[in-house]
Amino acid sequence: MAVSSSFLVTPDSVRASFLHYLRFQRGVEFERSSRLDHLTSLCLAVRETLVNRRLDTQRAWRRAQPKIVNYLSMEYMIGRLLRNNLIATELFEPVQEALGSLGLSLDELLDAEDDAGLGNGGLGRLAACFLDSMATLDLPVYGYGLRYDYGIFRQKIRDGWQEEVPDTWLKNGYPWEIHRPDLTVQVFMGGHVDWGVAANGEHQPRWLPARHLFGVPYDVLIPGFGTKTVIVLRLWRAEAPEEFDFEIFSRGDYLRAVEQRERAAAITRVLYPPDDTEAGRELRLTQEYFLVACAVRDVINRFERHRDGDWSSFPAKVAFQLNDTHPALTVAELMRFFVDEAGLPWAKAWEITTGVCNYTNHTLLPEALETWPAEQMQRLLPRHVQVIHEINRRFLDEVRLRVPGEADRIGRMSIFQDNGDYRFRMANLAMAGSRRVNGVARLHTDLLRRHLARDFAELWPEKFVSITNGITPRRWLLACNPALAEAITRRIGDSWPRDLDRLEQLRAFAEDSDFQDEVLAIKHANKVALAGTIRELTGVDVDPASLFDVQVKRLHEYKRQLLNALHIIALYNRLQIDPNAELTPRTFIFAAKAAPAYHMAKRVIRLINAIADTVNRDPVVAGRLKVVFLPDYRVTLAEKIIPAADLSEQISTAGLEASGTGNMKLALNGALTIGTLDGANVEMLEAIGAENMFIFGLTAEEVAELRASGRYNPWEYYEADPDLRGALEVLHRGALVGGDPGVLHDLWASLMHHGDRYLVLADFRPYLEAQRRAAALYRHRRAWAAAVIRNIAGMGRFSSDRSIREYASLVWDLPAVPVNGTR
Ligand code: B0W
Repeated sequence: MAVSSSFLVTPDSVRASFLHYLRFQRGVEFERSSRLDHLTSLCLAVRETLVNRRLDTQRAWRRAQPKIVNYLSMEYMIGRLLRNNLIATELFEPVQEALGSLGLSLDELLDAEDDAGLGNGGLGRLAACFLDSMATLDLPVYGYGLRYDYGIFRQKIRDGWQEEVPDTWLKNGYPWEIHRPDLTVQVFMGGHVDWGVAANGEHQPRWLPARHLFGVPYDVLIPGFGTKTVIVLRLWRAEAPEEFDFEIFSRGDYLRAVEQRERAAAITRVLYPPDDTEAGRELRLTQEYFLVACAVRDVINRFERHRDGDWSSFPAKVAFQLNDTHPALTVAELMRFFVDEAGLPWAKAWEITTGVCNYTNHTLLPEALETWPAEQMQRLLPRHVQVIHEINRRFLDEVRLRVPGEADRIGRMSIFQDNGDYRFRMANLAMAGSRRVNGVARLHTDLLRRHLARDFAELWPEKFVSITNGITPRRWLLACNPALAEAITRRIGDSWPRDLDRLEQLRAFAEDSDFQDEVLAIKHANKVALAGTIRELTGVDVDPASLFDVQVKRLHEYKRQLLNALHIIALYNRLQIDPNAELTPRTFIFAAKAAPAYHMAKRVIRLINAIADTVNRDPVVAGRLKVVFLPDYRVTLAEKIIPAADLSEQISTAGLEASGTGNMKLALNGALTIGTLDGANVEMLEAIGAENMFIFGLTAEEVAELRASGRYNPWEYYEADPDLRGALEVLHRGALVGGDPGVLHDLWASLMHHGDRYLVLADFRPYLEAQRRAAALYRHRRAWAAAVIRNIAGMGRFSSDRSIREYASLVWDLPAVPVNGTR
């Protein structure tokens, strides 16, 4: 029975609902309530519409019985949700009015929400953009992830160094989640495998796990934009089973009972940074399996509710998308389930598994490719180890049949790496077990086909597809840059947030001086706002008329924040020598977290802060150079920086950045890109035009050749280029850090003594030339504005809606399910 089918949300009804939660959820009187009371009550009031729409969505899915895609990711960087949810539910104005009538400010509440930072960087933010697009396109999808008690660490800067502080995002409760203990699943780990005897007399393996625990789901509702579809992001939390505690407890061993609970809960305690110690890796593998086991069990439970036991229809009704190899154990878990629990023959189980799994590769960096030591796998998942051995044996037999006598190829394609230290290669497991494998930009997919996946792509070319990443224009333009969004809507109508290709129509306004003036004025206003944030966060005053040169992203050597830093030192040196040199005034803006164990990355942060201290205090460069490092880069800070950027730094060593997505966000908000021909920059260049970007440096091919030749010698560049030498000398002498060369010595050594792995020196001069072009164009306000407009006009292709449509057709074969609802 459907509850009230017509339901109008008005300022009065919002107000009533808000006051209801304030009283009965928070237990306070309005007169004595706090901002947290207000925020929580407001989120719960808005959540009502999400719940209503979710129930309508479920009804539509029950009727259509569609195939359902299950997106598995260890990371979701969803940031704040209130503003997005208000826009998607069209409640912005009623809520504003309701709060106004109570004397409350919506802006203040919007700003009080904590980020849900359940991710590290681009991979996690991509998953969040994809959820937004999947809901917007009415696709029947579940997102699966982990509910970490602590998300990505909060970054503080102390004496120029990064300091990590735990992220207590759940401390005040999380109003967006719905606890679903009714959907709890069991997860087993450890122990050993016994050989029993089946009914037919055959030997049958029986896993006797040593540990059993619970996965308890918490659902976050994700609304589509301009549609009634609401999808679920289901986040799992690990818990110890009650009866265990109780048994130990009743024996009087209270401490051990508590320990058990703690040990289970530890599994979802904290999000891992991308690199870490061996000790940490143990828990990481447990996390990965925990996600896989919970998600697979949940999917199977759902399937069984509708069609018990008819496993041959599974591929018609189910697909999995593995976000990198982190959930690659899905392949083994499905096989274990089908063979051991459902009793299917191996070949049938394999046919189904390889019909439902798909894998997205996000990186080719060797240090980011997951391999797990055999003994660690054996300890945690003894039965899965057997299953993977059997997968590998049969898989390699098939390869041998197709290409006989190629021992090397067999060695490369094996799921096991055996060079003294025996390891499981998760990428090979994922590639062997998937129907489709995709890279995240065209160049990246080409390199994937030619290197990591070469043997696989030669034998199964149809398996490999390229799907270039995208970003959601709802969060990354409509919500974060409302003035620009409005100016665009006035020119081309309001359909672009759901149909970003429409931006192409802006090209006709590139030379329109009214539009140019408006775009420049909006950018200026955004820069004034960011200048306020910068003052708050760092105490530094910056000039909104200066060129805002922005590099915001994770700190990694391949992303080359160091190249940017050397350019700043070179400019600074030039002004020391010639204080009257012509220079376009610039503000360099950095924000980046370094993995806590990443020694070199942390030193780059130290360097940038040292440069900032020196430059910002020097009267010689005042009014021309400023440098700021904004602490705690996260979605919410990105939403403030990106609309205010003039120049977008996308300067990775070519071939190493799989796609990048910050590049897209910045261009969509009217920043011009200075970048290498790497990742999605290549496709942005095609869409935007070379005249409207500043492309420089070695190509991926040239990088590969130079590295392979063994002839790259950073000293040659050092000798040949006085600007470069001058910049490097500053590092060498420790001039910026109180004359202590020790602090920055490792940076110098990485370039000059350890081969400059990321070719910073090789690209230095071309980078400076590109920077000169950027600075020159910035002085021609009209020409700059025209280029800005052409950048925005070219960004239609980079909507995550386009990416998701490609997944739906090339990978999932997934039709939309429209939802009719009145709410
Ligand atoms: C993220 C986390 C981990 C880990 O925790 O071990 C390992 C690797 C990654 C990762 N992130 N690998 N690639 C990425 C980034 O993914 C985005 C989205 O596709 C790309 O835009 C970036 O180019 C890529 O570096």
